[in-house]
Amino acid sequence: MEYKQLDKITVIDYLKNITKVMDFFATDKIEAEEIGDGNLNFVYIVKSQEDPSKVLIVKQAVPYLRCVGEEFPLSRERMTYEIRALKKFYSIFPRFIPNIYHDSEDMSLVVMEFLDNHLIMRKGLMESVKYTSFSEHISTYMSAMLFYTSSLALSSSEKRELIDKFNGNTELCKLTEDLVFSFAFMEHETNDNENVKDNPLADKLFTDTEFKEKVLGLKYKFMAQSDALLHGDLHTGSIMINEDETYVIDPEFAFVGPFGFDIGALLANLVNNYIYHSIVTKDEEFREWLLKTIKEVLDKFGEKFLKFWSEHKNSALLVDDYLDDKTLENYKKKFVKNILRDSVGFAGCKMARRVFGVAGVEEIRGIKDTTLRYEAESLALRIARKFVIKYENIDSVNEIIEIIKAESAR
Ligand code: ADP
Ligand code: SR1
Ligand code: MG
Repeated sequence: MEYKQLDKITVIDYLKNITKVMDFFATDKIEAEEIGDGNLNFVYIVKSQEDPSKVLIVKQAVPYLRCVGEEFPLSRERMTYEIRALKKFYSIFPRFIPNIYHDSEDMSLVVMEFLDNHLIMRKGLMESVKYTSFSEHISTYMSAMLFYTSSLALSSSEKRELIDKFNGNTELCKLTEDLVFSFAFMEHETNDNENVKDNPLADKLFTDTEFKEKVLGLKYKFMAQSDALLHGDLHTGSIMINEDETYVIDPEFAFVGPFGFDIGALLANLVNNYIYHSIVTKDEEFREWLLKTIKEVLDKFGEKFLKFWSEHKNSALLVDDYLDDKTLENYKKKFVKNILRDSVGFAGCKMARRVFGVAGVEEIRGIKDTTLRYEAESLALRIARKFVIKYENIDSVNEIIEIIKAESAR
């Protein structure tokens, strides 16, 4: 089928020809509404007029960047990679991924389960909602997805096939290379230049050669290291959650990249939320819960990743009986420590890019009071800097927590 950008009327006509969707709605009349709040795509909620419990989501990529407009072309093929990633992740751990009813690479469109009792996690966290199952869920999600798509689980040919399947997501990888690792740390037209103007924080960041050199090293890892299939944009706006369930949505930035990148994105976003509660709500109890959660997520990630590894024998990397047990155990522990270290480095880049870069986060850029916002930006940049400068020497999760606490206490 030839690509056509849909709207809330034509999306219904399109769905009428999709058997699985029509089986879902049966003979009900259906209506659609556009609810997208992301930077890139259009998202429709499609409802039965007779039975409000029957709802599906349609997401379509358009050939430009939604948050800027048609003058910023961006190929809609990103949806091809979102569809492939949703299917791959679903095949590994279905409970964390919305069920797909229909997908079309030609139409750059996916029809999926509506997560009706779930909230975008960022919104919940800003309201101080404690999601007590989150660390358990997300550590399982990250360890399983990273382990089972890596050379620690796959054979050499399977791994190369996986790389091939996602290698064409070039435009979104380039977007990350530019926005996360470059433009936000220099004078650039895409930045939030109203805020950059006469701002001592921006002057300091843009001339911080020690920081920027380390960022270059992390950018190189992002471009060159093909460890595992990543979500690619695992911030708290890509997580839909309630007390009992956690879903990861929106993997359009998926590609085979460094282990630490998704973990770093999540860490950065949890720390940004901590900053919001330090500066704006001053909710001491919630800040403590966030630190506890960060520690649990990172500790459990390491434990579960090692558990998956202990259950899995032959792979591209390890052939049975190649090493004695003790040497192998030490090797695995060092391996996981290196993932943790890279996560901290990537988290620093991800935090710092949200200060002056094109896409801010609500916790920081959304602060209305300019004095408080400046304080939040300053704290974000201090923590980000420590993360980036120190990441190669981090030995434990406690050291990460100490950096966050120490900078917040200054
Ligand atoms: P974008 O790629 O443009 O960032 P997202 O995939 O993040 O789009 O979706 C935008 C918004 O649509 C989400 O923030 C969420 O509110 C809503 N949404 C997306 N998928 C679902 C779903 N399966 N169930 C319920 N709401 C969803
Ligand atoms: C212009 S796109 C900006 C950002 O939105 C996405 O969610 C990614 O984080 C990307 O960098
Ligand atoms: Mg998105």
